[in-house]
Amino acid sequence: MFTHALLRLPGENLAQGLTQSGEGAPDPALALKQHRHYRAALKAAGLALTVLPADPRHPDGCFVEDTALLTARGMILTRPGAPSRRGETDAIAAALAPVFPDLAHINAPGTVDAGDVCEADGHFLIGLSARTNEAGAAQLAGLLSDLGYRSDLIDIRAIKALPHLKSGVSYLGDGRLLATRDLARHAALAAYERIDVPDVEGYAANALRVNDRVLVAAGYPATRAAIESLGFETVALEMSEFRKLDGGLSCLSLRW
Ligand code: CIR
Repeated sequence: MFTHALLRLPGENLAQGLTQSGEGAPDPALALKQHRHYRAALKAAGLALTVLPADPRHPDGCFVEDTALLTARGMILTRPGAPSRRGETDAIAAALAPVFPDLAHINAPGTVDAGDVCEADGHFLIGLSARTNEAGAAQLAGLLSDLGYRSDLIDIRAIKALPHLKSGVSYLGDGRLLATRDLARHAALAAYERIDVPDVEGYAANALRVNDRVLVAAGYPATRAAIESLGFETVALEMSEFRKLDGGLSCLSLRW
């Protein structure tokens, strides 16, 4: 069960955020509205929210998930792969210090975006990506091992449609993974029941289980139906403005 989440509001300069989507500039006012609905969905799922103000120095700052990996046994502060995002971790570390006092770090030359890390009940899938490098992934695997966790690497560097591992895979609990077809066949996923996301609905592979429900991006009916057929209540949220910056549902919060 999650009880809390940490978020950061999208700022006026959101359109200066990094993107490879080619989908145009996000509208900050609409992003704020979509973020409000996202916060309401987390609250309705039972979470108490801590919401940080936007930081004009970090136009990508609302994608808080990349800055820290929260586990039941401790927190690992990342070192984001994009230099423009490195400073985002300070405010997150400060906000989480009272909750996770024993902080581990990824150190240079390692880089990790925690959006490349998918936990499936204590098994961590670590994506090697344009943001998470080999040194960072090795450090992370070592830190997770120290905490008693198992991890596997998945190299997504050749899959241009996936900016981060979790853009293509989400753990729904009870051994079930929602995954794009690119990822579903990877050996590290073999032990799981896979729910395939059709190629035309790739963005919907980033879904977010929060307690008894699953948040899904609006506009992807086949994926939503597949999740509902597992017995979940789903909550569909408009994500257009965050999608323009390659961000998904999980990226907008850290949950514990
Ligand atoms: C970035 O490129 O870093 C941001 N525009 C989006 C980050 C989204 N995070 C994620 O998928 N984990």
